Formats: sequence, structure tokens, C-alpha cells
Amino acid sequence: MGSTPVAPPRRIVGRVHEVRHDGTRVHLRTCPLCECMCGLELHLDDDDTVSLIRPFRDDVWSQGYICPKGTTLGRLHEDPDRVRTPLIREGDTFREATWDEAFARCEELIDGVLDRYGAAATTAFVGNPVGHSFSLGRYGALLFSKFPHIYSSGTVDQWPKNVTCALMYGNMWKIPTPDVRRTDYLVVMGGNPQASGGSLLACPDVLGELDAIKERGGQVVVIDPRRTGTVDHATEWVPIRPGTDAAFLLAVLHVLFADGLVTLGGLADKVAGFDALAPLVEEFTPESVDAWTGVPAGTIRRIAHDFATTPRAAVYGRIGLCNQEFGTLASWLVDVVNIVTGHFDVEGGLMWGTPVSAPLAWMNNTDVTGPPTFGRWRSRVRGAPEVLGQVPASCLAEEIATPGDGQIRLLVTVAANPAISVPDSDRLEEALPLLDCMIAVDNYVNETTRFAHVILPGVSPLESPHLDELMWGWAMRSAIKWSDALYALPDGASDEWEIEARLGWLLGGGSNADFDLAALDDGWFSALCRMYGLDPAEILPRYDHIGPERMIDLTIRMGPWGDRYGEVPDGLTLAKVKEHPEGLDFGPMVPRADAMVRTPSGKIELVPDHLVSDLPRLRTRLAEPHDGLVLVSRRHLRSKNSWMHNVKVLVKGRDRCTLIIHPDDAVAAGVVDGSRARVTSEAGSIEVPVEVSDEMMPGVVSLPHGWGHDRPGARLSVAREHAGVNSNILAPGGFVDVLSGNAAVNGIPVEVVPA
Ligand SMILES: Nc1nc2c(c(=O)[nH]1)N[C@H]1C(S)=C(S)[C@@H](COP(=O)(O)OP(=O)(O)OC[C@H]3O[C@@H](n4cnc5c(=O)[nH]c(N)nc54)[C@H](O)[C@@H]3O)O[C@H]1N2
Ligand SMILES: Nc1nc2c(c(=O)[nH]1)N[C@H]1C(S)=C(S)[C@@H](COP(=O)(O)OP(=O)(O)OC[C@H]3O[C@@H](n4cnc5c(=O)[nH]c(N)nc54)[C@H](O)[C@@H]3O)O[C@H]1N2
Ligand code: SF4
Ligand SMILES: [Mo]
Repeated sequence: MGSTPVAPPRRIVGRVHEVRHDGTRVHLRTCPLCECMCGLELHLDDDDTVSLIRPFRDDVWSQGYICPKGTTLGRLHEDPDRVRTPLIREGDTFREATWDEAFARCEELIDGVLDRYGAAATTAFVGNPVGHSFSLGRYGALLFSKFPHIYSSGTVDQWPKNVTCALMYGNMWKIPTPDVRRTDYLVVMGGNPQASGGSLLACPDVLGELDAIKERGGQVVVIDPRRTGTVDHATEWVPIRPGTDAAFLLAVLHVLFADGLVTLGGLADKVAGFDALAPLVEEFTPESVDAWTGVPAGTIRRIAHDFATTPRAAVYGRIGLCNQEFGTLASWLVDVVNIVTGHFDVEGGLMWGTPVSAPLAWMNNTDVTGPPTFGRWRSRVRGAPEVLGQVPASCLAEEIATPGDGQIRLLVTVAANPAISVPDSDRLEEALPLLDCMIAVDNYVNETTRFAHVILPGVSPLESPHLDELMWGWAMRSAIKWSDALYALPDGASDEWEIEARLGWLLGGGSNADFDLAALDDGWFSALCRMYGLDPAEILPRYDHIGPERMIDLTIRMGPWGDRYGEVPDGLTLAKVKEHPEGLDFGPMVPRADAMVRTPSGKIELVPDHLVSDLPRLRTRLAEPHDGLVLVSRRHLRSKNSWMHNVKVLVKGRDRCTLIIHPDDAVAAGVVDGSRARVTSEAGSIEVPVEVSDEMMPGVVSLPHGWGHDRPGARLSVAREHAGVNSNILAPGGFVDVLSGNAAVNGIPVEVVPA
């Protein structure tokens, strides 16, 4: 490893918001780390380092809310381990290179693979931070369209919800969210906002909202195998056996029909398939599922009644309902119970957000593209059917390691750490060194990128402008905030959208010599103009700059409050948004099914055949449940998946990578608090410290994901001191939610013994 300068260059390009009386300069920024999108004040020292990060109280959206991660953006920028110069592999190590050298090496490696094996041997893995970056997000298409197909963290996350939304509403990203600010009865299933900040639910202070529900006399019911920190803000905890939520919801529906509690409310004309529902749920009495789910029949009945009879109520399901064996059924039924009780597309129920800048992801609807079909192709080795263009992330390892036509030889990772984040991750670790070409766009030499031939540095969280896009689709209010980059990129560095554009060009057979960023960008921008019904020949001349900001301007201007290029005189433009560093707010969520639902029938498809086809599998499992211990995942407020464990203030203190186990199970397994256990599943075996606590329901143990930072060659000096162990070694790649191919990292049968 070559030497990296200890201090990164700090050339300030962002606007100063305020100079305090003591001379402190304050800049503003929205935190890019989670869906809370908190407004931050960055306080600058004389040497232009960030000395302090405080909540920005005047932010129209977050109004002073913040969490510990947000205070560390300066540390992430300064982290001496952060990759700031392109790195090229030399034997077992990396050498620092110029950008020209690095792109030349990329071209050489890409051409080598394309010449010998063709495009069929190439793929990419797209990670979570792409969803929080408009630069990576908007330009992803220029790169990812060059591969026959790609892999992503989406299939260890929300793929089941994407499947149900595509089928029910006509677009995989039109995900409804609970209106937590106006509801009086909220059921939280498989989500822990105390740790996550809320997911597919954008709201700055979710726990404060839960407290407020209680204060106005409402109820918050948390259904989770673990008594999480969220339960402290709830009125009731209902423990449930992992993977059984679909059965629970079927029983809720049974009660709703049996007891005459069903109504479509104002959506009667907007829903198709309603009549098919009652016969489906008939067999699922509460008594038929209580043993499997662990939820007493009386509790199921009570929740069904309270939910249906509270005028403003919502059921919300999140990752615990997706990353499980029946993820698509559970994700579907959550929406169904809201729809058939009149708690959908109304205040206090499940609603859609109205983003100020229309997300590109909402453009392709099935009324135009045709209804989604599944299994259009299968993965080469396992034969896994394609779902929404992807197969399970765990397939990647075997696609690299198994010889034959179509064997993967080239991988581009963009902001992803699959060697930790996907099931069977130890198999992926073994496979990555077999690649002829691996290019990583990332900020760290970590468990994944250590195998790359070239690492192209991503931007630090202070080097890029920021504006969230997708998240506002499920946000409590319509708001928009722009953040300037605080620091300029290092001289000669390529921004991430340029990297994506260039790699896409090279993968399409182009060369560095004839790479023309402006021409590519004009092409992509013109395509976007046409999607909005605009003539690019008229729009292009209005701009004197290229890049993501031009596109953001377009989507703001064509969005619900936009100026439509002059048609609406006082309408919004990016320039106007930039005049308001505190953000602009356009009010709470509003009913909008008419605009949102874009299925071929024009109606919400309540009972898609494809989803119903999975019920027999559920019946089989109901008849033959796993008994014995099962493993679930958890998050912690001070972590972000796998990549923030190199920030000292976030990892200090007690070991967080522990196996939490109920006291009875601990006795049965012969382990005690503070001892070490060996945990074994069908996929693998790990050793981990034990934490005995009745916060787990009996029969279920919990481990966090994102740890295991002891790998040779990874350059994470702080994380290495707090390495922990990678829980995904225990996750069997073949254990998936069948309809979506999404990983079932919850509900994994395991055995626990003393280490
Ligand atoms: N067992 C288990 N496994 C899980 C989960 C679970 O609950 N349990 N959760 C799953 C979920 S929901 C997700 S989303 C995945 C996450 O899976 P991944 O997306 O693969 O993992 P992250 O840990 O988020 O890694 C992000 C990577 O991006 C890099 N990075 C950070 N910021 C930037 C940036 O601005 N630019 C660039 N170029 N790179 C950047 C980091 O260095 C890191 O390498 O994990 C999944 N895995
Ligand atoms: N601090 C922090 N914030 C994050 C992240 C992070 O790593 N750290 N990651 C971000 C990402 S990528 C995502 S996707 C979101 C996820 O956000 P959340 O969905 O809120 O995720 P978790 O906090 O993991 O909570 C999942 C809960 O599901 C429960 N669970 C597990 N299996 C089952 C089951 O079968 N049924 C039920 N009912 N419950 C079950 C678990 O016990 C856990 O309490 O968080 C985001 N925010
Ligand atoms: S809750 Fe924390 S991580 Fe999430 S946006 Fe706010 S400060 Fe950032
Ligand atoms: Mo995620």
C-alpha cells in the first residue's frame, strides 16, 4: 500500500451560511446517511476542518433532529484510511495512481474480458449508498445498462416490496408508507426505527412521533421477535416467530371478513380483485396460526378489531417482513389489510409521498410497459428465476466460481460491500479473487474492495452536493433541500457520475481516447427531456453546464411545483431551491391514488395471481414449522450496515457484535452472559460473545450484520480493532423468499453451543 496524505485537501466551495460572533463559520448540509435526512450545521475551524456538527434547528424538515452518526461526517472526510487516490493492484498490494493511469488500466482490463468472453461475462453489484446519492443514482443507468444484468443489495432488502408494488400499483418504487404524524393506531412489523431511523418511511424523529401517538391517546403495537428500543415508545410488544408474519396477517384478514369489519372506503372504484380475497383467507383462523406465529388467537382478534375500528390507523412492515422466507406474501398482506379497512390513501393510513423533484424511478409504469413478468431468464448455475431483472445476490459467488459459458469474469462494485452484506458471504470472498477484472468505486479498501484490480475513490460525504430523491417518495411531507459540496474534489479527481459514465463507455466498447463526457451527458439529458414530453433541442440551449444539477433542475421544473420552463411563472427551479438552505416545505402527504396507480387496469390489483400462487408453500410450512432456535438480524443506531465501523466515536464502548439469546435458551445451550458461543447453521459456523436477555422471545437469537473486519488486506485500522464477526456466514444462499428471490436472513435455523 502506498502512502496516503494524512490530511485531505480542504478547498471550500460551499456557501457560508453564517459567521458567528467568535468568527466560527457555519455551513449547512443534509446528512446523507439515512432516510431521516437531517439538516446539519457544520462548524469550521481556522484550518477549514469541521470542528463540530450540530443539528440545524431551522431546517424545515428535520427541525433540529439528529443522531450520533450525523455528527461524524467530518471524521469520515478526514479518515486517513479513506481512499482519496485511485489505487491499482500490484501483486498483493495496491499502488497509488493518477486518474489517467487508473482509467487506462480499467480500459485494458475491460477490453481483455470483452475480447475474450464478451459482455455475458460482465456484471456489477450496486450497494446501498447509491440510493442516497443523486450523482450515483442518476448516472447509474449509463453504467448498469451495459451489463446483461446486475446484482444489488436490493435482494437483501426491499425486493419483496418492489414486487408487490409493481403488481399492485404499477411501479416497483411506488411504496406507500404510514402517515405516522396523523395516525392514532400504528402497527410496526419487522422494523426498528429506534436503530434504523425508519426505512421506506422518511420522517426525522420517528420515536418522537410514536410518543406523540401515545400522547394523543393512540396505540403503537410493535410486532417483532425482539423487544427492541422502539418498544420503549410503544403501547404493546407482540413477540412473533420469524417468518410467520404472512400467516398472522392472513388471520387478521380472516377476522376482518368474519366480523364484518371490511370496507374499501373511498377506494371502492379504484380496487380490482376484492371478491377473490375472502375465500382465500377463510381457512386462516387465528386458531390455525397461533401455534406457529406464537401470537395468541385472542391477540390477533383484538388487534384486527382495534385496527379496523380506529378511524386513523396504519399497519407498517419493513425489513423483518422482507428479509424472510415469506417476504413477498407478508409485504403484500400489509398493504391489503390497510386497503380493506379503509386505511389506505387517507390521512393517518398508508399513503404515498409527493416528491418535489419527481424520482426517475417513478417514470416506467406497467400501464405502459405491460404487467411485470417473472422468470424471463434464469441464473446459469442455480437456475434462479429473474425477478424485476435481478436474481438473488447470493448467486454471484457461484456465477464467478463455476466454469462454463457465461462465467462472470468482470465485476464492477459501486458503493457495495457484498463480501459482508450478502448470504454465503464467505463463498463470495473465495470467488472474488478469481475475477479477471474487478473495479470498485468505493471510499475504502474493505472486505470486498481488497480484491479489486482498480479502486476508484468515491466522494467523501462533504465533497459532493446533496439532494435526496427516492426517499421523498415515502416522506411524511413534501419538502426539498439542496446542500452545496463543502469541499472541492481533489485536483484532477473524477466525480462519481463521471466515473459511472466513463466505465459505462468503456464497457460499451469505447476507449478513453474517444470518451466525450459532454456528449454522453447531453444524450442522457435529452432522453430525459423526451420522457417528460419536452423537445431537447429547445431545452438544451437553456443550460451552460452539464451534469447532475442540470437533470435535477429538469425534474424539479417538471415536478408538481415546477415552473415547467416558464409555463408556471412563479414555479420552482433548482436555482430557487438553492436560495433556501433551510429547505422548502409544501405540506403533508395527500391522497393521490388516482395519480399514483398506473397498472394496466388503472386499478389497485388487490389479489394478483402471482402472489396467491405462493400460498401453498406457506400452508406447507405451517404444517411443518422449523422448531429449534432461529436467527434474526438487528441494527444499531451507531452503525450503518458494514461501513461506518472505522469511526472511533461510533465503535467505542461495549462490544455490539453479540449474540442476544433468551435466558431459557441460554440455559438449554449451556452458554452464559459474557461467554462465547459457537453458532452453526446449514451454511457455516462462527464464534461470537453471548448477551443473555429476555428482550428476545424464546427460540429466537439475534446478531447484527455488517461486522467481520479482520480480513487480511482490508485497510480499516479502527474497524479492525472492533472486528466482530460476519453474521452472513450463517446465511444460506438458497434460503430465499421464493417470489422475489430476496434473501431470508431472518429465521435461519441455527444451533448454539459453548465455544
Ligand atoms: N444478515 C443481514 N444482512 C444484511 C442485512 C440484514 O439486515 N441482515 N441488511 C441488508 C441491507 S438492507 C442492505 S441495504 C445491505 C447493504 O449492503 P451493501 O450496500 O453491500 O453494504 P454497505 O455496508 O452499505 O456498504 C456500502 C459500501 O459503500 C461504500 N460507500 C459509502 N459511501 C459511499 C459513497 O458515497 N460513494 C461510494 N462510491 N462508496 C461509498 C462503503 O465504503 C461500503 O463499501 O446489507 C444487507 N445485508
Ligand atoms: N443506524 C442504522 N440505520 C440504518 C441502517 C443501519 O445499518 N444502521 N441501515 C439502513 C438500511 S440499509 C435499511 S434497509 C434500514 C432497515 O430498517 P429497519 O427495517 O427498521 O431495520 P432493523 O432495525 O434491522 O429492524 C428490523 C426488525 O425486524 C425484526 N425481525 C426480524 N425478523 C422478523 C420477522 O420475521 N418478523 C418480524 N415481525 N420482525 C422480524 C428484527 O428483530 C428487527 O427488530 O435501516 C437503515 N438505517
Ligand atoms: S438520523 Fe442520523 S444518520 Fe440519519 S440522517 Fe439524521 S443524523 Fe444522519
Ligand atoms: Mo437496506
